[in-house]
Amino acid sequence: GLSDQEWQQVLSIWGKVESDIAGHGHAVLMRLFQDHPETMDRFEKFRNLKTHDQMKGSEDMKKHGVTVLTQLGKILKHKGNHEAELKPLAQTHATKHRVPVKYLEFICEAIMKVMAEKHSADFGANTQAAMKKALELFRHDMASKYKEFGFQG
Ligand code: HE5
Repeated sequence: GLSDQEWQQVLSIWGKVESDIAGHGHAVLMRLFQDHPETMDRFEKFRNLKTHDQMKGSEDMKKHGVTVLTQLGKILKHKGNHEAELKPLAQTHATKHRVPVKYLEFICEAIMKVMAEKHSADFGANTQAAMKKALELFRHDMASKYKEFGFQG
């Protein structure tokens, strides 16, 4: 798990994400689709978006970015005691959206990259390491819930 200090670093930098959750969310999805175009196949709504400009102008993508980061923020604020929030999320992602664990890793990488770009001054090595640990814990617990739902991911 993470120490109190590490959680403090995570939640402090998350406060900066929340100052523009739509901007961050949209940037995370743009980065995800740019680095891993195959992940777009999971999204019926986004499959029609072909160009960078179309993605940039997509209100649907912006809206979904808010949904994703809002949920992730709720989970982070539970500092690892996130069973109640994680379970329904794992259930939909395993049984309905069928999002492989690998894609969770990709989106976590995209989140790290966007945070580093937007907050270089406040996202030093220690904070980055703490954030990475928090996202690894999230992914690890999602993966074990996936197995409970019979999705090998
Ligand atoms: O499952 C839901 O609620 C529990 C529906 C809304 C939702 C989705 C849908 C939420 C709250 C999240 N995602 C949250 C979330 C946090 C982690 C970091 N997601 Zn989610 N997703 C939804 C992630 C990670 C993640 C990675 C990938 C590739 N997610 C996805 C994909 C994904 C898809 C395909 C959907 C349903 C389609 C949709 O709503 O498209 C607009």
